[in-house]
Amino acid sequence: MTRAIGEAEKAAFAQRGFVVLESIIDAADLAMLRRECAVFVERTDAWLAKRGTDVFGITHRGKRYFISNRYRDSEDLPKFVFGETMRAVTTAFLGETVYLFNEQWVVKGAEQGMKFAWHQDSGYVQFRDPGNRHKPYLTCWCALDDMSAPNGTISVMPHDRVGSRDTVFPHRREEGTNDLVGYEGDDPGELIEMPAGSVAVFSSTSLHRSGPNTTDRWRRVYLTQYSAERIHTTHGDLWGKGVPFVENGELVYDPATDVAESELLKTAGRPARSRPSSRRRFS
Ligand SMILES: O=C(O)CCC(=O)C(=O)O
Repeated sequence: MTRAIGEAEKAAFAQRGFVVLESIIDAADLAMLRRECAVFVERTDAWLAKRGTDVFGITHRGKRYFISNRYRDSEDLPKFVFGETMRAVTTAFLGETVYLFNEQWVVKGAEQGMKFAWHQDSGYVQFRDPGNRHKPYLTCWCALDDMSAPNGTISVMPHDRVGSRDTVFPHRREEGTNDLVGYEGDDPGELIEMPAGSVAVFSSTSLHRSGPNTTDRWRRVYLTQYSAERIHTTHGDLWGKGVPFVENGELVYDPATDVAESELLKTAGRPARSRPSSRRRFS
């Protein structure tokens, strides 16, 4: 059973914009996430090889992977993304209504795992859609390995040190890495060291960065992001997933209706039984 999030943890988040929930992911989920991670990294390598490139956006083969929005391709991932642990975590910090906004793997290769520059997650939204206004959303940075400075853990900047709570800073694109950079000062922030199975929870306005992985092992993270309301672009289109997860404190996630737009288009107009048989079950 998932442990409850305590008042001290909620207060720390409210004041600083982040908190660490140590060892909150159980052993079965941790093993599942590690298994799935290997599958998606392998698929990404194959996809990059097919395209004849080592770099795609901020993904650099063997060094750093950002693999987004694949949970629907997995039998097991939705059970975690919309499961009890994430319900406890997200409702503690967002309130009684929660949507999935985004999910992704962030994996750094052994010895050559690249750093990732200081940024706010909302800075990426505003860089791509200038003028976008949204309530800060929540990132759950789930550690699949013990996290330390040598393997490139994150550092997070407390809100009160830079005034980031309600402010999204301008970001610039960094040559070579394609990272967006939202802070160029010399405050090192707070280094997050924690065991595998822990979750660092932070606001989308919290500045954070990660260091290079200098160890001989991969550094693996599964990162899920949730919002208290659907987020839209300045043109009114849905931004991110917007999948209902919790409403008035009740679990409302329905795998039967959680179908990608592209899948809907493929199946539109066909008899129901011709829908792909690979549609994932959620129990
Ligand atoms: O895991 C990391 O190295 C950092 C990931 C991150 O900051 C992000 O995806 O926004």
